[in-house]
Amino acid sequence: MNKLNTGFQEGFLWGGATAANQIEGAFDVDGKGLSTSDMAAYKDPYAEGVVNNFTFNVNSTELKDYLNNPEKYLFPKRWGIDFYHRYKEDIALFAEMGFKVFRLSISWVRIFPTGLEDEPNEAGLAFYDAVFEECAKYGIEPLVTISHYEMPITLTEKYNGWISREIIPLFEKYSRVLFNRYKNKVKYWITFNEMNMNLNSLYTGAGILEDLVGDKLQAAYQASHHQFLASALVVKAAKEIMPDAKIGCMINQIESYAKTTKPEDQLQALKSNQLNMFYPDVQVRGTYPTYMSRYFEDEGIHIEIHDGDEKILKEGTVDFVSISYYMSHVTEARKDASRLAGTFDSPMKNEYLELSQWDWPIDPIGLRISLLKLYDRYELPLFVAENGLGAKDIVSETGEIHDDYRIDYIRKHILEMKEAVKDGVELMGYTTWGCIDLISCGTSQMSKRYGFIYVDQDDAGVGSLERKPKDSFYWYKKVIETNGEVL
Ligand code: BGP
Repeated sequence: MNKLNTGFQEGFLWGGATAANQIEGAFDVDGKGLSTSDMAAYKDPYAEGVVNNFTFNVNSTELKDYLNNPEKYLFPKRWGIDFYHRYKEDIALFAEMGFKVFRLSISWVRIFPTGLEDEPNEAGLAFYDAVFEECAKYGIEPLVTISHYEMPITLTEKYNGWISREIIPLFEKYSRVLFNRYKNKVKYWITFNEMNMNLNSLYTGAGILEDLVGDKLQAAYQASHHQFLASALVVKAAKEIMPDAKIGCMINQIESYAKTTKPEDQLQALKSNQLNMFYPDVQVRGTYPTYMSRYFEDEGIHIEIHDGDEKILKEGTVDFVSISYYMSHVTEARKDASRLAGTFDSPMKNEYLELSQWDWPIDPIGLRISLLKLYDRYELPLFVAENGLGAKDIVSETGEIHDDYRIDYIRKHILEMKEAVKDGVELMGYTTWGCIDLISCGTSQMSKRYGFIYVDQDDAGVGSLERKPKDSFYWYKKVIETNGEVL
């Protein structure tokens, strides 16, 4: 019998997560090219017709206007929180909390400004060298996402992003440069951020201008096939160059609950959850699951698979499975349910759950359900690479930020993670999303704050950028000090 886990193991990787395009700023500094995320203009997330308050789609007309008249638009991700110049101060604050790991992404366009160059941009490589050296000073392990919702805009203009196979060798070239450069500094890697989100946003997930493709679901799965191949090739390259490194895949894990006990609703919930599991299935098992053949057939989706693709997938399976976890959903049997993506198919209100200020259902037990399900399915180490509460924080007269609501949210999710560990799940680590306030991915807002550290900047980019620990900073420091015992 396996020994009983009583809590988080020694060496549990406590830390926080960020993404280059949401923190770095310096969008046109030191040879950096323009990335897709630089072209996500600020749109009122509650304006007419904006779905899921995700405003990160861009069409070809918008792109042309953004490129020709950038001064007409606000591009919050272009200024981020100026991590590019303040990384030493920020990493020192993470170290003060006791971080064991810091999740960040590398901006592809700092390394290959258009993605097409033969030689990498040395200034870009040097920046990340400096960041990793700063982490090493404090014994903080980097967890690097190779592509976190961004790619060179040139590859969108030339190939319309991941809909084209031509991107695969360009991504492998980029990744090999990273592995050769950072093999002695970075042990933990994730290939793509939340790969299942292609289903919700072709532009952010796959650099695709959706008005240039036909059926969006067809495009999402064809792009995912190319990303599966790229991920597998990169995992294989990593093993050649960094034999001891650990490479993971990642999805936005949203558990779908059946709206009623009607068997039809249960069946739909199972199918919605399969559409999420499809992504780690391919990257863990190295093959397409049989249930997707029926789904593709029913939905009229035809994936173009070349000879040799299956061998590539088989030879590039991952070492761990990582997830972002924010919420669960409710689904029911209805004619169009399967047509909708498995991740945001129907965020129906769950009468038993509270909502965040951005209407995200808060469901800590859903995290335990997700971890149990994933571990039962793969029996591979798991990593919670994102979890956090976006909220409108207020600075008191005396300059404090009493974010007890964030402490409550994170405490409840850590408690459920601990229960999952006691259930036998092998959990590598936990990086809360937005360990420092940053630009929102979906709404491009600064006011949707996640951090343990407040950053003085508003949605229009106005502010001193001063960093200020919130109450949750000191609380999380204690959690880490006691390895999750004192909550
Ligand atoms: C995930 C992204 C992160 C982060 C998070 C919170 O999907 O991987 O980049 O942004 O969502 O979302 P938002 O910033 O829209 O609140």
